[in-house]
Amino acid sequence: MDLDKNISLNEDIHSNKFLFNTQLSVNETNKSLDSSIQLTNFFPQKQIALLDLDYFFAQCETIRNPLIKDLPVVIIVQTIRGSGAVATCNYLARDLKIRSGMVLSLAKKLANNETIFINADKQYYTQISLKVFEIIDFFCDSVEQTSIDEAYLDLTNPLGFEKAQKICLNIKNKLKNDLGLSCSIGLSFNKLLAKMACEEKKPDGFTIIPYSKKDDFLLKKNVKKIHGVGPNLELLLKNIGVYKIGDLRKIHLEKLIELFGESKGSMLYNYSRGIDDRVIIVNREKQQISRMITLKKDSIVFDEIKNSLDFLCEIVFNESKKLQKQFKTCSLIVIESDFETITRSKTFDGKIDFEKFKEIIYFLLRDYISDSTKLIRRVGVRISNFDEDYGFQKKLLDF
Ligand code: DGT
Ligand code: CA
Repeated sequence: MDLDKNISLNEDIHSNKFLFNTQLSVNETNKSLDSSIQLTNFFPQKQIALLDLDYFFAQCETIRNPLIKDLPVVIIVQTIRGSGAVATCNYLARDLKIRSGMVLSLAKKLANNETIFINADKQYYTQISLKVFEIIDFFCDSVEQTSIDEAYLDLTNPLGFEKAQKICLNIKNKLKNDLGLSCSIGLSFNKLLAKMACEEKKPDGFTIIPYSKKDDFLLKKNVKKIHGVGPNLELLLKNIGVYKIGDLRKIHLEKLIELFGESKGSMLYNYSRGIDDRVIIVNREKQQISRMITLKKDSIVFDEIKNSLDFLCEIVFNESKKLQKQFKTCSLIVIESDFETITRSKTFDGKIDFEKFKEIIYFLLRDYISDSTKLIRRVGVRISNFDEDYGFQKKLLDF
């Protein structure tokens, strides 16, 4: 099975007319406050996911040596002082109270005699991370990678949460089936809640918080669950009787600003209400560009499919120009009426112009038709194997 990227995400993504289903929240206690803060509620709802690989370095070790799967696994890094520290450990080791950042001598004391200690192999983890992001990039165009194993995905689409949920599940399954890796995903309408959702259930979690559920989710949570509330701020909040997010919400904006300054005060005010306007900052270089479309009716006749292919070729080629990408590999993706996915590719050296690109795609379709009897339901076009490296992607170990 190849990947099936559900294309309408890309086609209609900027069409706001579908997106104005925002529910408004009116704040009872702070009606007089700065209107710019309240205005955030009028923006169209987004679908934002946070994907985080579980116990990443330890999982990488487990996939190269499945024999350690059911044992506590601890990954060690050398500190500047020459002693060892725990980079991460799997959940069996966490059951023994071993934690990231712990000095090795303490981790060894807590370990049982089954515990495996492994020196970190960052090059290998980087290779695995590249494969992970290839899969994520296939399903989502708007990805902000925040670490070697974590990324925000903007999955905003006209069909809403259900569609975004399907894409998350597709990514989750693909990571599991192709790489043997589990991840946790939080899906919500902004970064703040996506992150909190992701942390709600780990490992292998998938938590969804739609706008209508945000208050149920937030109000009873401890303030330390808010992104940006560390132990010091938590203590300061406790000192004024604020333990839960619900308590925080009762405090006026002016008071929060007086206590914590403009920036932190507004942040606490907004975040306690689930308001977060931070956008996804795309920082990944694309490994491929693809688009798919469902045919008006299932077909195996070239002339009935050609128009759809022309349309896709134009979109994909224009995108490659926009991103200044020279590609070497052209692929045709076919989803048959029984949902089986077939991919046919051709690779060329040298520049491929638009006419040549279309010719290649036509050739691949004719070739497919010549030895298939099944009807085609969806077709896709993909380009990959890019020539130029404009290098706006951070190196993974720079995170
Ligand atoms: P999780 O997400 O709680 O299931 O566990 P991890 O291990 O994936 O933790 P995460 O996402 O915070 O970090 C991703 C990887 O980054 C982790 O597998 C190892 C590495 N890492 C995390 N914290 C440290 C650290 O303090 N030092 C070093 N050298 N590496 C770290
Ligand atoms: Ca992780």
